[in-house]
Amino acid sequence: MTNRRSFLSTLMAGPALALSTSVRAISPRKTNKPIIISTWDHGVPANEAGWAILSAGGSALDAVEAAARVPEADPKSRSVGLGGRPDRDGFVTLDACIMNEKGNCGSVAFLQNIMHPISVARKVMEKTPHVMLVGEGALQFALDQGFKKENLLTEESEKEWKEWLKANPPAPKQKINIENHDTIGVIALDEAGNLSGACTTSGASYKLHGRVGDSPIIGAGLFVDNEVGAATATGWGEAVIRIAGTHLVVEYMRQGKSPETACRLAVERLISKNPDYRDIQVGFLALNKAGEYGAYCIQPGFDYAVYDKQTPNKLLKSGSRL
Ligand code: SD4
Repeated sequence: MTNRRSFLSTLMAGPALALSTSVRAISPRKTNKPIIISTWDHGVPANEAGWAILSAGGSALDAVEAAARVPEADPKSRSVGLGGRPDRDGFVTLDACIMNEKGNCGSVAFLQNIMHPISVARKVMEKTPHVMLVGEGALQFALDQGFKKENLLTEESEKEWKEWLKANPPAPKQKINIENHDTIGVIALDEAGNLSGACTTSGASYKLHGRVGDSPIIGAGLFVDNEVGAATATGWGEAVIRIAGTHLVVEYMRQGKSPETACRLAVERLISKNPDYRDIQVGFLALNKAGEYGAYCIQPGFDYAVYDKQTPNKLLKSGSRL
């Protein structure tokens, strides 16, 4: 006969048994680590720098910072750091953020004359109680931290901007995939199983002076949740901010979606909120805790670089909606 005690112990054993069965049923997937992934083709040299750190057992945080610094210092990368296209008034203004496995983050926006905003963002994370510094304050902080002030407007960028001024009314352009790309977003999973991310850009070309995009905004241009995964965004930042794009991608992954499906669902959400979606480009790139990755964008043309043990630095095409 079932007495109260045995009934209660059956009740308690039930879920415990069910749990242990389900834990056994899901055989742990082998984690693909270390891995580093980055947006666009400048992701290839960026990944090289990150992989050198990851493959030596270094942290994802160090890897993403080192990767982001590569296009920042490359005058041929025309949308990041040195040589970045200026705003409508001819000023190169930079946005960047970084986030680690503890959910710590640092960000700078509307920063001028500093070649490595990503490293300034890391200092904001590590040396201040704040997340975000902008403009003059960010510059002053960078100088206090020992960064050097330099002119980032290269001759080539200046010439192009002057030509643009002649040919265009002074209004910012939205067609990012055609002439305005490309931000670098980098995410990595290290040997210890920790995720971090970095995102850095000179923003939309010929933007209004003072404009800040999605790239320095945690949850828009970049988001990392070490339990689930990480995501970064590129493209027309205003549309990304409106849906808190990378936070959304990570939340879809938390619900069990693959990185590519999570990115596609975020693109679909964005499209549902932006009737002008045919005129803009946005791409999301994501990596989960198991080291699986994926990307999705509105218009064809978004590619991303992957470096892991199976794929030594390949450029892959993202799926697209149109
Ligand atoms: C911005 N998202 O400032 C950036 C620009 C970009 O590829 O990603 N271009 O809106």
